[in-house]
Amino acid sequence: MATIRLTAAQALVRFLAAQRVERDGATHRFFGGCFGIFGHGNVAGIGQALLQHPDLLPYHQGRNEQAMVHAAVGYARMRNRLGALACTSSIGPGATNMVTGAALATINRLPVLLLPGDVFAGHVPDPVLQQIEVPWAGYESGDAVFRPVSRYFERLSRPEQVIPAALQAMRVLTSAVETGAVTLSFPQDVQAEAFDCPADFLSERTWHVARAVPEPDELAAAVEAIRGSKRPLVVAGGGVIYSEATGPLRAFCEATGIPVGETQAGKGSLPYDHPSNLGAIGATGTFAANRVAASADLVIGIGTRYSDFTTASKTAFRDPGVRFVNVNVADFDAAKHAGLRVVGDARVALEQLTEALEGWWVEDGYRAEAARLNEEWDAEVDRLYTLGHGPLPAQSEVIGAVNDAAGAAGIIVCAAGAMPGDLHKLWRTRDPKGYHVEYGYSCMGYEIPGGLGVKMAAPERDVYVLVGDGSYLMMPGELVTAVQEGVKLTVVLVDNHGFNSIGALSRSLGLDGFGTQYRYARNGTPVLDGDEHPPAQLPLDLEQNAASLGATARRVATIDDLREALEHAKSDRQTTVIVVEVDRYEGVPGYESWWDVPVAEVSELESVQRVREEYEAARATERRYL
Ligand SMILES: Cc1ncc(C[n+]2csc(CCOP(=O)(O)OP(=O)(O)O)c2C)c(N)n1
Ligand SMILES: [Mg+2]
Repeated sequence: MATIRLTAAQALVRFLAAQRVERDGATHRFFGGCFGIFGHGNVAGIGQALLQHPDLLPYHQGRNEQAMVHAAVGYARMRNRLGALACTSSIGPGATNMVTGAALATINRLPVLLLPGDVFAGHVPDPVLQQIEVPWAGYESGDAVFRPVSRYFERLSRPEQVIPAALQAMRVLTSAVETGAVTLSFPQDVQAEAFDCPADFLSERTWHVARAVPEPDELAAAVEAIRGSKRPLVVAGGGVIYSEATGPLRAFCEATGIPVGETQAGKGSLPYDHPSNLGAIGATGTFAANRVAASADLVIGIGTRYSDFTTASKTAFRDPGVRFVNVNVADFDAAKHAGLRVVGDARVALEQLTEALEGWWVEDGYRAEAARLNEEWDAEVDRLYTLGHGPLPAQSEVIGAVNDAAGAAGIIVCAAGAMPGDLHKLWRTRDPKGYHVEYGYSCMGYEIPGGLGVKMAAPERDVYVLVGDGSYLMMPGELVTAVQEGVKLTVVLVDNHGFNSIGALSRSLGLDGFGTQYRYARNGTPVLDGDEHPPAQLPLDLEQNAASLGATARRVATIDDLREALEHAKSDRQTTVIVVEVDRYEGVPGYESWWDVPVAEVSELESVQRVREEYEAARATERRYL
C-alpha cells in the first residue's frame, strides 16, 4: 500500500479537502474552509498544514473562537447541512471559547468540525502554558468539556489515530440523525508529528446523505390516525427545511387542507401568505396558530424537537384526547409526547403520506377557517408594521421596514432578545431560506458571526442581521472579519439601552426590570424601572463603535430614515451598521399562549406574591402528553 510521510495535521487537512457529499444525485465539496485563531497549540501543526497548501482549505481569520463556531453554524444551516466549515483553535482559553459554539451547533443539529488544540500527548513539558491539570486524571485536559456538547469526540493521542477519527467525524457530520458539533481534540505535539499516511486515506471520498424511508407499518398507522382526525395540524420544524421538503409540504397541505404552524427553525416551510399557513406556533406564536392548536385533535410534527416554545410549555395543545404523529429522522424526537413514530426523511414521508391520503381531506369549514385566520393574522402584522408610534418608533415597525427592504431574496438573521419572538410572529417569509433565527440555543452574540457564515454560504443573497444592543456588545468583533473578508452584511442594531426582553419578562414576574437596563450603578441599590430618580444611562455610542471596527455606520431616528438607510445600504459594497433606537415599552403582545418561568414560592415582595398566584393557576393547565 502506497504511503506518504505527513504530519498528523497535514494528513487531516488533506483529508478534509477531499471530502464530498451527495444527496439526490447532486455532489458538492463538504468543507468550504477553515476558521482559525492561532496560538502555541495549533500554529505549528494545523497552521503549518494550512499554509503549506492554501488551495486545499481556504483559511479565514476570526476574532473570537466562539464567533468562529457561530459563523460555521450559520454556514451549515444555510447549506441545509450539506456543507460545513472547520474551526481550529489553540489550547486552553482558545479551545474552551468554542464550547458555547459547540453546544449551539449540537442543539440545532448543525454540522461543525472543531479542532481545539490540546496539551502535549507526550506530557514531557507538563504543565504547559494554559494547561488545566486534573489531579486525579493525568490523561484528562480542558478539552474534556467538549464531550457533552459534541455528537462525536476524540482525542488524537497518536498521529495514526487521525484515520479512524476523521472517518467517524465525517460519518457523524453527514448524518441527518446524529449531526452536530464534532470535536477532534488535537494535542500540540501530535499535530506536528509525522507518520506514514496511506495514500488512499487522502483520495476523494463521497458521503451519501440518505433519505430514510419510513417503515410501511409506521406510515400506515399515521395515515389511519390522520384519516380518523377532524382537526389535524402540522407543526413544521427545521427538518422540513433541511430536507428540502417545503414543496412536498405544500402539496400535502393543498391536497388535504391540513393547516400548518411553524417553529422558529421551521419558519419559511410555507410562504407567509399561503392559505394553510397559520404562522408561528407556541409561546411566540400567532393567534391563528395558537387557536387552531388549542382545539387540534391530531398534531403532526414534522422535523421538530418540540421545544417548550413550540408547545407553549405543554399548554398549546388542549384537546383532552389530542394525539401526536411525529415524522422525524431521529427516533429520539419521533418518540416525543408518546407520539406515533414515523422515523424517516421529511420529504419522503410527506410524499408518501400525500399519496396514501389521496381522496381524503379535512372538512371544508376547517380549511376555510385556516384561510380566514391566515388573512386575519396578516392584518395584525400590517397593523404592527405601521403603528406610527412616537417619538421613538416601535420595534415592530423596524421589523416591517427591514422586511420590505429584504424582499423575497434577502435573509434575516437573529438569535436572542425581544426580536426573535417578534420576528417569529411578524416576519413575512417568502422563501424557505429567508428566515434564519437561531433559537435552539438563542445565544446572544450569534447574530453578526452567524450572519457572516450565512453570507459566506450564499454570497449572492443580501443578509440582514437584526441585533439588540446587548447582543451587539457581547460580540461585535466579527464586523472586523466581515470587513476583512469583503463579506457584506447589513446590520440593524436595535438600541433600547439594555435587555428589553428580560426587562419585560422581569416586569411580568413582579421584578420591575431589575438589572436589565444599561445605567450607571448606584452603590448597593438595585436599578429598578420604576425608580423615580434612576441613574443616568451609560454614554454608549454604538454608531461610533461600529464605525471604529470598519463598518459604514449610521444612526437613524425615524422609520422613514431607516427605510432610506436600508435602501442606501443595498448599493453599498461593504458592511453597514444602522443604529435605531426604539421605545422599549412598545412591545408586540403575546397571543393566547404561555411560557413556564418559575416564580418564587415565598417572597417579601407583594408584586411577586401576586404573580405567584397567577403562575400557579397557569401551571395547572400544563399537561403531559402520554
Ligand atoms: C449568551 C447569553 N446570555 C444570556 C442570555 C439571556 N438573555 C436572553 S435575551 C437577553 C437580553 C438581550 O439584550 P439585547 O440584545 O439588547 O436584546 P433586547 O432584549 O433588548 O431585545 C438576555 C440577557 C442569552 N440568551 N444568551
Ligand atoms: Mg436591548
